[in-house]
Formats: sequence, C-alpha cells, structure tokens
Amino acid sequence: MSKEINIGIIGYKFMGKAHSSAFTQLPIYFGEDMKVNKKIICGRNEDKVKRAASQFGWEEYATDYRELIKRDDINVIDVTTPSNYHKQIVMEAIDAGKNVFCEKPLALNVQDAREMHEAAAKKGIKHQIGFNYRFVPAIRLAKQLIDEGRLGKVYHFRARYLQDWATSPDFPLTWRFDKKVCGSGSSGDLGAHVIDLAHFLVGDLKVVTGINETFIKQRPIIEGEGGLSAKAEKGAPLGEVLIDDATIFCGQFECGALASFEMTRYAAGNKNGMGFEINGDKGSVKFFFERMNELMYCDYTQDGLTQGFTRIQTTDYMHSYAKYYYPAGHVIGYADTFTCEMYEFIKAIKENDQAAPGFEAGVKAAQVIDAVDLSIANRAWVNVAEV
Ligand code: SOE
Repeated sequence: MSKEINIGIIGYKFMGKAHSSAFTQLPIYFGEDMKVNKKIICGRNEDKVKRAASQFGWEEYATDYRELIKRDDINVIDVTTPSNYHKQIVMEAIDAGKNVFCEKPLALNVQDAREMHEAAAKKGIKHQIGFNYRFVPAIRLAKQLIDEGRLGKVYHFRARYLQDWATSPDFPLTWRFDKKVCGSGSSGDLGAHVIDLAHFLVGDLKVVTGINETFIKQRPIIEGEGGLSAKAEKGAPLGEVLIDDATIFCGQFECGALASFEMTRYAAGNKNGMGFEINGDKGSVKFFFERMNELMYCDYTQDGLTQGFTRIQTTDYMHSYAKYYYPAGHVIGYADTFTCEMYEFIKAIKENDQAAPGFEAGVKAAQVIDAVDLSIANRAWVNVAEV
C-alpha cells in the first residue's frame, strides 16, 4: 500500500481543524503505512491560514484553492468550506484528476449533488463524503446487529439531532443562516447526518412529509461568515433568516418500516444531541452521541424475567476500530471518528478501491432533504424517488 498521499485541504475552521487532526493521527493509530503528507492548506484570510498551517502542521499555505488543484504533486483534495463552495471546488478537483473528500452536505441541492457524483464516477477518482458518524463503533455495532438479523424485521426508526446554539436572538446571522451559502438550515446541516444513518442502518426512504419553522426571523449581521461561537456587535443591523431553524418529518422506508426525524437548533441544553432508536420484532437498539461509546440493546427473544436494554460499551477488540485504539474501556471521542473515516478513505486510495460513504450517499441524503422541502412547500406527501 506504498502510494504517496499528498493532500491539499481547503478550509481551516471547525472541519479544517478536525481533518488536519485526523491526518496527523492516521499513522499513530493505523500504522506507519497510513502516513500522509499534509502539503498545503488554503483559506481566503492570509493571516489566519498562515497561522493554521503552522498550528495544524501543513507544509505550505495558499489563499486561492486553484493553486492546490493545479499542482501535479497533490493527489487528494479535501473540501471543508461552507456548502456553497463545495460544487465549484469539487468539480474543478475532479476535472484535474484528484481524489476528493468533501464535507457534508455534498451540495446545496440534489441536482448539484448528482452532477458531482456523476463527474467523480466518470473520471474514476476516489471520492468520499464526511458522514463521520458512520464511523462511531457503537453505530457500526448497531449495523452489525441489524445485518445479522438480531433485530428481526425492522418496524421503526426514530432519530433526532438536537442542538441549542441558535436559541438566543442575539446569535448573529452566520453562514449557517444564509440560504445562498448553506442551502438549508437544520434539515441539511443536521438532517444530512441522521438521514444518512437511516440509509446506512435501515435502507432507502420511499415517502416523506414534513413541517419546519424559522422561530427567529431576523438576526444581527456580522462581518465574515462566523462559526458556532460567533458574536455580534451591540446594536448591529438585523438581516433576514431564510432557512429552517427546526424541521420535523416522518416517512416510510422501502422495507415498510416507519421513520421519524427531528432536527433543531433550539433544544436548550442539547449541545450535540444526536441519537436514534430502531425497533424490530426480535429486539431494539438505542444510541445517543453524548454517550458515543455505548449502544443500548434489547434482545426481545430473551425470556421476560431478564428482558430489557443492556448497555454495551463498544471499546473491546471485537468492536469496530477499537483494536486500533486502547484497551477495552478506554473510550474514544468525536475527533477519532474523523481519523477512522480518513483511514477508510486513504486506504481505499492506496488499494485503488472506492470506500463508503462515497458521493452517492450525499446524493441520497440530498434527495431526501429536497423531498422534505417539497413536501413542506406543497403540504403533501412526496415520493423520494421522484425528486
Ligand atoms: C453544526 O450544526 C455542526 O457543526 C454540523 O455542521 C456538523 O456536521 C456536526 O457534526 C456538528 O454540528
């Protein structure tokens, strides 16, 4: 698996930091052969990207992403920008024959996502989308139990993704509230993750219908894009919020199971409250990200006396990725999910393979997000396959 991996990354904020850390950790946890070269990091603000290059351990920095794409030595482009730049950068990187990792959501709508996936497949480059929660060992155990038939026929999938950082009207109009930049609010930013987990764990959704709300219609304007800890000046002018603050939708899978999803940025006290529960005729699983090293499992075939949810700690050698980390009981964290996803991506490139989740997972998530939007606009049920 010798192939030299030379990476150019675009973006140095939340995901830029998470990916930089993952690339650094790769050989430490997954072996010498997984060492990658962090060649160049790109960001529009020269002072900030220069500092990020030094702090995150990148050899060089640039302020124009095209510099990374035109370099022959760079064979991987990693896109961690706000969503409105994804398509433009990814398409140029594919055209230049680069392997591409793109953060979620893949694009602002399903049409753009399809174009990106088709271009990647046609060019034959390796591609992956940043659905990092697929790499949580407890979630991979849930998938193993379902695939082994231990839950039997699945009847219900219910998921929620609860955050609270937008609850105050003082929180400024950052890029996550700008429809031109992010395409959608909670439904895309948070929904993309739990929709992808529904696809990963249960299967395709057939029909959906939803409702959403923008609770705070105007927010104080700030300079620049701003992140999850942005602050506005006192008395700043107000700007319109044009995206959903919270979205709730339900639906039915192709397999017949029923689904419910709730995403909000107004669930006071929930910092990153992602979780799901799956019920089948032989058992159930429950997962909560705040306790990400644990899976709750109920074996419904057990006799009533001892029947109930057991709390499985997924840190032992038989659990996904646990053997690359520490002895049983020494839990892993959010940052490690990025290292695990990058392990699969880089390994696939070295082995000339295509890992999951590729861009096709981004297309499927975008299709459901757009179907929910359509259902809200038309106050109707929508067949996902028709979007
Ligand atoms: C904000 O909602 C956010 O940073 C998402 O954009 C990430 O995908 C999620 O992992 C954490 O919350």
